[in-house]
Amino acid sequence: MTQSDTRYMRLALSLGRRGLGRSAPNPAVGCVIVQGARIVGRGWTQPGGRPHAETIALAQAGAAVRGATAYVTLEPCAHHGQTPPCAAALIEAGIARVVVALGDPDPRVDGGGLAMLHAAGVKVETGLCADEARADLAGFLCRVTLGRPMVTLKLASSFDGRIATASGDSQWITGAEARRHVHAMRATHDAVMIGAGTARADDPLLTVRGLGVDHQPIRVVLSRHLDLPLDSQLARTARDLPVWICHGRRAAPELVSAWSGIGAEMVEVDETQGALDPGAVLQALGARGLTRVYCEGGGSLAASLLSAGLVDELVGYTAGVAIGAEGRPSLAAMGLGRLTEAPRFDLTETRVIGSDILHRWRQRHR
Ligand code: AOF
Ligand code: ZN
Repeated sequence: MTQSDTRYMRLALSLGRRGLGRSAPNPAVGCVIVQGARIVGRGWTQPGGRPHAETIALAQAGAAVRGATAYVTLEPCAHHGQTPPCAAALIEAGIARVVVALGDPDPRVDGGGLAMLHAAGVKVETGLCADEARADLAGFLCRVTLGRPMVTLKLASSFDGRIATASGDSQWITGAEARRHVHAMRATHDAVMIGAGTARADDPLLTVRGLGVDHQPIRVVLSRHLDLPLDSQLARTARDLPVWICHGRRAAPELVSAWSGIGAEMVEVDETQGALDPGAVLQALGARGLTRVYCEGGGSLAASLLSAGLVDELVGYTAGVAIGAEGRPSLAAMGLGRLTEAPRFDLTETRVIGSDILHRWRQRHR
């Protein structure tokens, strides 16, 4: 593989990322078709998951595809779904070589796409930029292999890790640029998730605003007893933008009907130790097709996800403000004794955003 192979695959990866947050339950795949030294087709998985990336790129390339190379971030599919398999489409179009970043673990594909190409005499190479593809497709991979969406946990805090003063004043700790970045992050996820305490305290809307983005993530709220105000912003907008409420089995039936009556989708989940079981919540969200969930707190939900090992990525925004011990901590108690029991993450990015620092971390698998 050459430097230009890497360059084309990086382009395919960046095209694929355009589909993040809007392709679920399908992966956000990217595809580039190159004839000689000319890019003749570009594609990415379309909103709702179809058409697939290859279909778009092949259509764009037209007759120029004979003998060309296709760069795809995920193994082309081998199954007859609502569309014929992409592997067959690539073969039929006369593609001579296919470079793939990562195999597709979906049991309907799982090596079948590569085998089809191979059997048809197409030159197949895999593994180029596999780590980048694994990071971009983490949500899809997580759902296929573990049955749950990946979880990105966001925390915006003071220098000393506080999210509000003792009186609850929290607007704003980070600056406008960091808050804008949060909206961009929401847009790359299928859903934004919060706990009931945050829903009550902040009365958030949880939409993507100010970026010219038309797509909105699903808004997920966890509330064991459904003790949420029916005149909140979430409730008032539930007819126009999806709101899913995860609640316990003993929530009052009249509250379940009140919320479903205003347009919310009700998701009943099991409880553990006096709270909704975070693993059961995520399995229920995975079963409904979610692959990427962006959790914006509060401290109890964040701590329970972390304790259960269910946070895949941390995104922190740290502001140069000091609040002190009486301020509200970003995480509820986690009951840790030894440091060796604490969930660990590896740093993947740091960046200055406005006057704040962004830091991203990926779960360390032990
Ligand atoms: C590709 N290119 O752009 C995507 C693929 O329900 P279907 O028929 O659309 O198939 C969904 C499966 O196809 C999905 O689980 C994954 O294995 C693959 N996604 N494959 O060749 C694409 N998005
Ligand atoms: Zn396909």
